Amino acid sequence: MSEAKGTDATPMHGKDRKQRQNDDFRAVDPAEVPLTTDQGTAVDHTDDALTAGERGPTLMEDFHFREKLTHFDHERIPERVVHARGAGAYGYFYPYESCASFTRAAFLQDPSVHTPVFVRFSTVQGPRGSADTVRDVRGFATKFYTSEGNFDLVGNNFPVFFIQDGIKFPDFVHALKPEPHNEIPTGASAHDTLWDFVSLQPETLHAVMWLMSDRAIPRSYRMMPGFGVHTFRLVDADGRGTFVKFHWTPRLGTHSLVWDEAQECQGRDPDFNRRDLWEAIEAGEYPEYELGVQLVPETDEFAFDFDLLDATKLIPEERVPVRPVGRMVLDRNPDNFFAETEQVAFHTANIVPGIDFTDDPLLQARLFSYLDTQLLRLGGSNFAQLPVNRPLAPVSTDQRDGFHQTAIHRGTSYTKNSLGGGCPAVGGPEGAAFAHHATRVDGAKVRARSASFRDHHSQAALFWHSASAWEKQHIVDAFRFELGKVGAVSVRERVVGELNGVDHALASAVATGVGVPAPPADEAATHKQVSPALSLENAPGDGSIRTRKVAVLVDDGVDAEQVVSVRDVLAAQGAVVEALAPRDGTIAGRDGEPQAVDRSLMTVASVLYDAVYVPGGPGPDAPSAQPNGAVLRFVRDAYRHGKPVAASGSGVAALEALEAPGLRLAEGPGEAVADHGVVSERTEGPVSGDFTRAFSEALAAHR
Ligand code: HDE
Repeated sequence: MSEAKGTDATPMHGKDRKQRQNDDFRAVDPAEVPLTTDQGTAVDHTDDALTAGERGPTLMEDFHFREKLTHFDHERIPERVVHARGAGAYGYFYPYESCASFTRAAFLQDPSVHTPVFVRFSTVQGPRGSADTVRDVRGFATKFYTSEGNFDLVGNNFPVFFIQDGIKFPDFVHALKPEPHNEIPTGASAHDTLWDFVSLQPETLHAVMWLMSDRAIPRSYRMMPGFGVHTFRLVDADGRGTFVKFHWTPRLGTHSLVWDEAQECQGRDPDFNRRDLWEAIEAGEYPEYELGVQLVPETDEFAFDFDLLDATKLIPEERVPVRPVGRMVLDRNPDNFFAETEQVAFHTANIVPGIDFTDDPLLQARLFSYLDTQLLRLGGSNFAQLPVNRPLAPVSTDQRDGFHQTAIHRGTSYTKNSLGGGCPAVGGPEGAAFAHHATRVDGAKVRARSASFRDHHSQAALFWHSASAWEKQHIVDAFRFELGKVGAVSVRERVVGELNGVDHALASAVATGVGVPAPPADEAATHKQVSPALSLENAPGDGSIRTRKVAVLVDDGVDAEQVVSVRDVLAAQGAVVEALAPRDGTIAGRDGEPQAVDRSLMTVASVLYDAVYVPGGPGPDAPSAQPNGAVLRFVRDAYRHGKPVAASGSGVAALEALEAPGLRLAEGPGEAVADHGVVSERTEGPVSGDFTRAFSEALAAHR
């Protein structure tokens, strides 16, 4: 971010305060210290165990062998019970201006103060080794290492959740996870138990609509929003509270895959999203997100037709606009996946003065669950001492001992004490300590859901009616896919029945696809409100083509001038252009000059690119002039998935082979034709400016 000021974060592997702190914990450079045991004794040999005779038994005495094997045997820790698969990065955050009018949080006061962050993105259902591009919610968890302690904003890429009360979380996750008898399916929600749960628990419907939309298959973690989901509370220096919903908006816009592509990606590159994040950061293309807040005065707590404490509801942006307050830039990949991304421990209760909770029963459950889960996952109560979890703010507690204690505490560990000089004192420097917002509560102890939580259909309908025609079609297709995999017909029928309460047309379209009778229209389902902000069509981002991946399909005899003319223009706009050929190394251009190949076609596939370009090649009579099967498949897949496809010179033959009815292609020389993202020109030598402009515009439009 060029407009970012401040001194504490430098680009590309800079040493902000968090990295300087991490430096104290980095292992020695193995180039400087030869192999040792855990005790620091140099090892002479690590390829053969110590045996009695060359073919004899292994000796107990071989301390190096035993230590090596024992450590290996203990390498694994339990994976996260949900959100097991993830990818993380460091970065920094700064506010645009002081937010003192609604919060006293120190990291939201001064634009020149950069607060280091660690972010972990994740899928929810699948295990650590599952594929990235599954249909699922994505986690978006941010740890701010603020001067007042760590603040964790543990969000998702949907603004709403599936259940209202945390006591239902184990039920929901048991239904969502692979079925207990055969552990099928991995990383997927298309199975009986999940839909059985959905059909009986209609509060899931709104989040399920998001799950069936393209929001659940993001193109990239860099092109995905984040939401705090719950209503939180901000508190200013005078103790005045304001309700808040947190939003992260990606600078590159919100973009998704299409389902067929997402499924193929699972095989072609199961690390698709993880790799994309890693490579962008390595290339200096730092992902950026704007933090926004929807602020609601406490006096308006009951001004909505839903309950602010109900996590299955969002506040429409047209009703309460999202106010931009700051920017986050991710500019450093971790050094070690396990140490950092796996051991990072988020907790919704990691909060700082100026931010507070509400009585949302889902949030309240999380305030318990995250600490509890880390105790098991990270093997004890000292996980906050792990480098990635360590606050930058000084830590001074009376907590002592336990597994993996790395601090050497001195003095007493109880309050009050006189022998330790009364230290540590309570309260911190004047006014700095966290003080819980004093909210008035009264009521009887009950197990009951508030009546204000009972409407489960109107916002599911809001989402549906706000979708564009193609988004609606994708939602219907997704329901048909998912329910089509459900064996129990009664479950299919119940889900369709619930959808009927959202919209009759939706329910009928799904019913037809999954072979169950369409229910009669539900007279009560009259929701017709629309929130344009909910459509993907209205989240274009900055409109640039930065980091979009363009495949250029080349072979011997290629018109290299054409390739250069396209590559130069797109690369200058930040796109990543790769030449793919039937073999790696070089190919011979039309003039006989060797042309570098970036990747062999065998190692990639159309689904790994955002667009494809087929340049011209040899004269039309040469044997290599006809596009081969691999090229045709590549182009056809890109076209089928709605991606921009361009061809020039004899390369246009690959577009003709699409045999797409009504598709307009350039007919004579000298004319660039763009039709539904398909760009063609029958030139020889460098392509025209019109051609590259049309291709770039199609790329910027995403699909
Ligand atoms: Fe989580 N969730 N969650 N969750 N969640 C976990 O904590 C839980 C919920 C979210 O990258 C676990 O450290 C309960 C909502 C993210 O490390 C666990 C409830 C939202 C991550 C847990 C919820 C989330 C988790 C598993 C209902 C979006 C990954 C491992 C009351 C606002 C964080 C862990 C990371 C992880 C419990 C609901 C987001 C078990 C009980 C709502 C992004 O503690």
